[in-house]
Amino acid sequence: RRSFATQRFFSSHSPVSVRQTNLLINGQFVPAASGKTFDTFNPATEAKIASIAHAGTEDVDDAVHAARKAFDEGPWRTMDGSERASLMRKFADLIEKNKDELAALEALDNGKPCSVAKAADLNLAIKCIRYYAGWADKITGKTVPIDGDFFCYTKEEPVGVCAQIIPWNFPILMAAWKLGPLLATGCTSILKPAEQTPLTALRLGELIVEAGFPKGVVNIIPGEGATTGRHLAQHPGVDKVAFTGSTEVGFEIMRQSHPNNLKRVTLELGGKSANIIMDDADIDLAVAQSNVGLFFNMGQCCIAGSRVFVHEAIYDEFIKKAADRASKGVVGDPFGANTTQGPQVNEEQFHKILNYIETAKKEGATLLTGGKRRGNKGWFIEPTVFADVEDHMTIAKEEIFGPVMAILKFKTIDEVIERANASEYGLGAGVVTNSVDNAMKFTKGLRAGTVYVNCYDVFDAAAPFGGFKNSGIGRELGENGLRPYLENKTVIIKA
Ligand code: TXE
Repeated sequence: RRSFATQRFFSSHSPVSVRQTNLLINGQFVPAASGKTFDTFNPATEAKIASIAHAGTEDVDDAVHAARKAFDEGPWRTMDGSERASLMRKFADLIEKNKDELAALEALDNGKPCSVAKAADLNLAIKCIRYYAGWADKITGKTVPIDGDFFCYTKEEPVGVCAQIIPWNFPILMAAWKLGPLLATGCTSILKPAEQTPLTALRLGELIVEAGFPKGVVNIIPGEGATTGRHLAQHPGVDKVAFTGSTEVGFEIMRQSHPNNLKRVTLELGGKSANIIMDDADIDLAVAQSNVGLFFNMGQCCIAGSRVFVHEAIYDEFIKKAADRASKGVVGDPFGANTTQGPQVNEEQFHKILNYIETAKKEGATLLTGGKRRGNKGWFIEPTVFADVEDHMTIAKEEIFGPVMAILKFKTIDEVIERANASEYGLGAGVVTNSVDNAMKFTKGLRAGTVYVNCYDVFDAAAPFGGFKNSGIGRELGENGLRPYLENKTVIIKA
């Protein structure tokens, strides 16, 4: 296959140019073997940005083969941890050097405000790679005192070739969460970005090559989920699948990922996180915290605090202030200096959210603000707040993944803990309270992977992240995030 020269797409309206549209396989950027492409669109204007090579089964096979070879034949797996760390640091430095461009590409493809992409997504991604670079030469085993004249110790070895399938809500950050622990442990990757947002992953691929990683260590193959993703997740050459996305596809991957080999599977899926506001809370803090918890990233967060439970004693005051605050969100051009909310990622998500809004109205929730499309071009939705939501209503049960806050009323702590836990999900939870006793009761009682007290959406590369129940399997970030990429080996030597 011949390697295509980098294509450049310039548009008079585009604040950034797209440098790379081909697949990264075995250290080379190549078009799809079939020549097939798919288009990626700007959700703020609905205009096409670029045509991207669509990885077909042959490309997936090639990428798995490259990752297999890079893992099995080295030099990657046998490279000193300190050397892997220094490559990772170079990679992080390159992301930092190209931060403005990457943030602009992210805003263009995903619709999130460029300033947010830069301050949040890019900074967290850089820190994540640096954090895991720190681990690369610090992954240790144990000596184990066993019976008899034996010396027993354990080693931690890389699990192997990993399929890493990521979503569109935080494209670059999800790539970093996947690549950080993978590179630190000496595994190899076939990364499949979401078809809605392939641009920053491909640009990261260029930086991977520039940093000097051995070829085949990271392969990047955009394509659709049902074809490219499915073939990759089921591939017999893959040792582990790491997936972030919908619960539905997570279940499918769990069922179908090992037709012929026992793949390790980690999943980071949906949520319906409860955010609980106590009557002793600082009400302005509670309004601000719940606003961030729901509206950050246009509501497209797996951990979004999408069920806001408010104590009856402060309910009336809270709903008024929450609606007022939401209505002040600045919706518009992702490149606008003051924009806080861009468009939803695509037409499908846009309609899904508007349908939830209609269903909420029909089921009797009270619309306090928003509820409609904003403008007539681009997938913008007004910040929306519903009060008087009840547990049985659709918007209290299903993941909306949009700027729609659902507020519910409660009376007692025991009651609200039970209602918060009565969900198939268990990704996150929040509580706002000025009482240490209450905070302790909630942190013990809530069945969720992360519990925030008097804050929300705080992420750090060192703090494990993942879900209870149907929100996932395994953890990302922190030391826990290394585990899924490691196999334990026990060595016993006759002494
Ligand atoms: O997700 P998909 P979609 C939720 C959110 C959203 C809903 C649907 O509620 O409204 O999911 O979004 C790949 N085998 N989340 O349809 O399809 C796909 O190409 C292998 C929550 O966009 O799960 C993409 O790369 N891979 C979530 C990735 O899976 C498959 C973030 C996620 O897409 C596949 C995104 C298959 N059969 C959406 N089908 C979160 N946890 O943060 C799809 N893919």
